[in-house]
This record gives sequence, C-alpha cells and structure tokens, in this order.
Amino acid sequence: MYRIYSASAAALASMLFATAASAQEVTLRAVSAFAEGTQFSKNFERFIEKVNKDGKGVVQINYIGGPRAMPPFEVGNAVRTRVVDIANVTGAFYTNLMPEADAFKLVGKPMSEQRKNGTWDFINQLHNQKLNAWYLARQFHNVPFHIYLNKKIDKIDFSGLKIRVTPVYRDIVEALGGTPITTAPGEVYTALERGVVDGYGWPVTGIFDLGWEKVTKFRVEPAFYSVEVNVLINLDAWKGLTDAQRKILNDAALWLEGIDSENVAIIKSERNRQAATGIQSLNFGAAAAKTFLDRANDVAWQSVIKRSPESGAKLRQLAGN
Ligand code: 173
Repeated sequence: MYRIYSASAAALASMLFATAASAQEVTLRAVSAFAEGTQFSKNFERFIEKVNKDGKGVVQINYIGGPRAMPPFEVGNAVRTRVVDIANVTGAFYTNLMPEADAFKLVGKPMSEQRKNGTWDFINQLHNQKLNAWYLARQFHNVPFHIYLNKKIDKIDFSGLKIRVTPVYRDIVEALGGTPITTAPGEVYTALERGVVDGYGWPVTGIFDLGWEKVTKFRVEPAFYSVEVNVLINLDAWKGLTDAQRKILNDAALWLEGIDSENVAIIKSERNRQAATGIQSLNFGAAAAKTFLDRANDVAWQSVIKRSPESGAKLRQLAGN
C-alpha cells in the first residue's frame, strides 16, 4: 500500500514538474500572409526577432514563413483553429469570417490613440468572438492605398477597366465603373503581364518587392484609406500563457506599433523611386480628389454597415469619419 502510494506520488510530482518546466519556455508557431522579407512582413519579422531576443527562456516564436507556407486568404482561419498560434495578416483577408474587418481600413488614427479611446478594445472583442483570436497589434495605420493602372484615364473613372482587388478596393472600384477581380498578391504580376487586369489596388509602398514596377505605368492620385496589417494570436494560446510570456509579447507589440513612425520616410522614398522608374502619377486636382475620397469613404462604410449594422455603426463612431 505504501509502495503504491509513493509510486503515484512520484508520478504526480514528475507531472507537476513537467508542467512547471514547460511553462518556463513556450514556442509559438507563426505565419505571415505576405511574402517573407517584403514590405508588409518585414516589421513582423523584426517583432519575431525582438520576442526571441527578449523572451529567451520565456517565450519564443518559430516563424514558418509567408504564402509559400500557407495561402494568404486562409491565414485568418488558421489562427481561429490554431493551425498556427500567431499570424501577420490584414483584415481584408478574413472578411469571410469577420465582415467588420472591411472597416479597419477606415480607422486611421494612431494606435496610441486607438488604445486609449476604446477602438482597440472593440476590435479586440470582435477578434475574440469571430476569430477566436487576441488582437496583439495593428501596423501601418499611416500608409495609404492607391489604384495603379496600365491604361491612362482622363478622370477618376474606371469604366471598361479590369482591376485587381481585395475587399479593400472592391466597393470603390465598382462604384467608379471598374470590374473588380480578386487575387492574392502573389498573382498580381502574372495578371498584369498577361493583361488579365488593367491595374490593381495596393498600398503606396511595396510595389518593388515583387517586381511590379516592370508592369506598372500609372499611379492614380489621391491616396486613400489606411493600411492595416494585424498581429493576431489564437485566443486559447493567449489564455494559456503566463503573465511573463504575455508581457514579452505585449511589449513587443507596442514597440511594433511604435515603428510605424518609420513609414513617413519610407513612403517618401518609394514615391520617388516610382517616379524614377517611370511610373507616372495621374493627378486630377483638388476638387476631383475630394470627390473621390468622399465617395471611397461613403461606399466603404455603406458596405460594412449593410453587412454588420451594429458593429459597423460603432466602428464608424470610433473612427470619426
Ligand atoms: O491589396 C492587398 O492585397 C491588400 O488588401 C493589402 C492589405 C494590406 C497591406 C497590403 C495589401
């Protein structure tokens, strides 16, 4: 009797020890919806480096990679089901699971403000509920989008043009008469080269990463909306972490949001580089720009509010536009 008791006590002790030991260092698996080393993965990769440096013996991230590892439109669901623990992904790629994500491009206030005024909390709740995820960080609030074209237009009207989109640009392209064609970023080059599309939506930065400058003639002004690329962690993974592990991730997330200040200089240099490579900007003046921006804002909010009346209205109030 004594022997059995002592054997099971030993087993229990070793189990407790195993739990305590594994709580010391956890390794999380991460993917990015954007190609490795490119504009919208780079800072996430710096975030991983920082976590792996600051989190030695506490928490580590194993970076599996970009779209070569997982198709970009599947990344949101992979976080939801914990096929991966952490992801770098834009809401535009998971609107199928969270229609409200289409509104994030309309929320352009600095993250320091969004974290104070309830916006981060609300968007985190949406992620908890619909994506089984914790909203660790949002990047690139200060980087806008453009429509790039290979056919010259004489006003901001996309009639007769086929334009590559994601949910970010779909409504405005349609509203201005264009035919939207959805593709992942990895298919843009070939679609342009083969003339399957006459243009594409993309942020002001990043077109050189995949060589698109070779198949791009014009950039339509003005810039619009606000890029959002989020760092998400599966909610069960998050809840399973210790306070020390969460602190490493949270501190790195705030640092990541802080380096958005670098985007100002990057935007300037990429616009110059586009001009130097022969991409012509098409500018139709201040009145046309205002009409376009108002329309882009209206069609996007309408579309979100139609699909999600309550949370759409709440997001609009938080965004203040
Ligand atoms: O155009 C896109 O693929 C897209 O929606 C996006 C979103 C954020 C950053 C870069 C691209």
